[in-house]
Amino acid sequence: MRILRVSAAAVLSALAAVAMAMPAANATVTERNQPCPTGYVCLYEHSDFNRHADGRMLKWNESGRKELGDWNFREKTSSIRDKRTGGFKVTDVRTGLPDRHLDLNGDYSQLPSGWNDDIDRLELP
Ligand SMILES: [Ca+2]
Ligand SMILES: [Ca+2]
Repeated sequence: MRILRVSAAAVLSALAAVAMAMPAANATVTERNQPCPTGYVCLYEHSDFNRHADGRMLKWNESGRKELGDWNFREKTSSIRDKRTGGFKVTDVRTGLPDRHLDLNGDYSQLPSGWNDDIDRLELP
């Protein structure tokens, strides 16, 4: 029994060390430079796919219109990865003016001129 008790204490101690290390790892690793899975289009909050700053990444794989406001992500997109086929369309919804549309295909470490922090809607074919 004594041996078992010592082993349990050692395991608990090891678990505690892992638990203490985890928040730092989450903050610095999983928030930056998240990969975009095959079959998805991914929108990143910052340029260069969040490589240099913590930020959100949103991903979709199903066809249809995505209103970014539903994810509190209007006018935040600064880079995009496209691991799907068929390209996609982005829209800048404007009050009192016609909406602006742009057809895109592929990866964009920065968005085309005039589109940074302006995308409100995504449409996947
Ligand atoms: Ca941004
Ligand atoms: Ca906009």
